[in-house]
Amino acid sequence: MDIRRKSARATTLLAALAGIAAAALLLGVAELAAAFFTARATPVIALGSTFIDFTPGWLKDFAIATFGTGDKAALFVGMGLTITALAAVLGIAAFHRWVLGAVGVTAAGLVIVASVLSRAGASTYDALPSLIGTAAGLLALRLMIARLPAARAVPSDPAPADMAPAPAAARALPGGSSRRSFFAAAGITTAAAAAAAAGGRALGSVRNSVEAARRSLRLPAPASPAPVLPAGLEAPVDGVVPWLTPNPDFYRIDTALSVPQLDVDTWELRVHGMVEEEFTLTFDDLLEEDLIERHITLTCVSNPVGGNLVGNAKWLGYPLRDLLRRARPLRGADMVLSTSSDGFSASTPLPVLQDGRDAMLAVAMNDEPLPLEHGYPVRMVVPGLYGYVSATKWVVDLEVTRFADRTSYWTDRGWSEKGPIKTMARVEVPRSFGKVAAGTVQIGGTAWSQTRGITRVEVSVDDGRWEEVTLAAEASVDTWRQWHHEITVGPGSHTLRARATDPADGLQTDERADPVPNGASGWQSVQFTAT
Ligand SMILES: Nc1nc2c(c(=O)[nH]1)N[C@H]1C(S)=C(S)[C@@H](COP(=O)(O)O)O[C@H]1N2
Ligand SMILES: [Mo]
Repeated sequence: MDIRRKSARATTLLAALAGIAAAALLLGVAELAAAFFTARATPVIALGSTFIDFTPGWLKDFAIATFGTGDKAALFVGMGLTITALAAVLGIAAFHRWVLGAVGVTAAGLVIVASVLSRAGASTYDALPSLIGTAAGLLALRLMIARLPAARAVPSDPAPADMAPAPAAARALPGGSSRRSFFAAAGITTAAAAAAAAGGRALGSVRNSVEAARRSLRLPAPASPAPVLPAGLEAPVDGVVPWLTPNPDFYRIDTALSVPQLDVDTWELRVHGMVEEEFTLTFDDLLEEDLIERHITLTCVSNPVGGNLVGNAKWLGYPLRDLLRRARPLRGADMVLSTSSDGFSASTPLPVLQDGRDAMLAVAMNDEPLPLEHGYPVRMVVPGLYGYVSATKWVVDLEVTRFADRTSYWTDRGWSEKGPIKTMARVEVPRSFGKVAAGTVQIGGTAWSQTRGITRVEVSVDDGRWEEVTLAAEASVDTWRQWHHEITVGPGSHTLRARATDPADGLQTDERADPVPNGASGWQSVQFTAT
């Protein structure tokens, strides 16, 4: 009996250790994934903020009074102890009943996800690292627990057999469990946790140094500043998205698993191919050119009707028409293939880059150097074309060539060679499946038709007559334009449709098309309920 009890106690201790090792792996993997995938909130830092939020005031005061400037260190020690205790409990819980442990670990993972997402400027991408870490932690815990002797084989007290925990078969390995195999699993987990944490730190410090370089970068004033914005750009309706999209809210689309970390001191752009003059630009060369500053609305070809893969920013950059004037394309060239440091490429029609529109090699977005995720230090921005054929981020190579000779990342995957942005009206208020008070309802949204402009937006309620709405001021034909209107609806469920007109192509088509191969089309239809 005594020996059995001792061995049961030892096994419980091992289960606690398994919990702690699994927690370490969870956090280590989450940190590594965060350094890899996103440039924002690392899970441990975000968790630290949440921890502060939930620390009672008196304890915070005590910590500051006692530890002074060491209060941050005290925070992490306190957090470490709390996590260790919780992990030990979860390890023991998992040993007795796997579901209990699994639910506990998952809940802990979701707390980390919530911490990360509650940070200013977080995007849904930022949830990924914590989720991956949680999966790794769960898997490791499962593997370690499976190597412990089954709880039933070593009852800690003479409990009736039917009160014994989960069947041994669920945990024991074929051939019986072995302590050596447990220690191997726990050792591997701990080593992996340490390696992941170290890797995360190393990657993170590269990121921090690039981020620091980005922050201290001074950009020149534009030779041609953005035109002064007219008053009345925003529709006076609550819930319409801001006319200028703040950088942290700007949609992000790319194939980069890891955000490229480029150094302005070594960045170079090679300009070559069917040109009379090939050359290479350094970042300093680029900044010495006459830069233009323009508001331009970007749109992703994958944006569904009514979707939000569209954003409007102020860009500062070197006009591509000037670059091409210097390179002097040869007769027969009809395309510029731009390639990023990570191998993405886009094929842009050469005439588009020479027709006078403000296509540029952008270095700034809304008065700051490009955020890392948006192409730091240099990206392309071309008014009027979907991003996949024009907006190459982290650009390092421009080849003047022919569509007949070269293809690009998405055209290789079945998307169209040409990608002009389709005219689109979007309803933002009321929200899809939203609720409003019956009576008069203020509605509003945005419409875009880059390089052509928006001249009319109409709406129809419950398939009634099309009514023309009020357009907000227009900054330029390259930016989206807000609209608003007042409708009257009785209680019940309603349908609101919207459509835009541009001066070149006329009324936007009502023909429904999927994003593949060259952009979604059709009139948006929003269901809402009035009560
Ligand atoms: N290097 C690189 N640049 C890229 C992409 C990419 O996958 N890799 N995606 C393009 C696509 S499809 C779009 S819509 C825009 C999105 O730019 P954003 O992430 O700054 O909004 O970037 C374009 N530039
Ligand atoms: Mo895109």
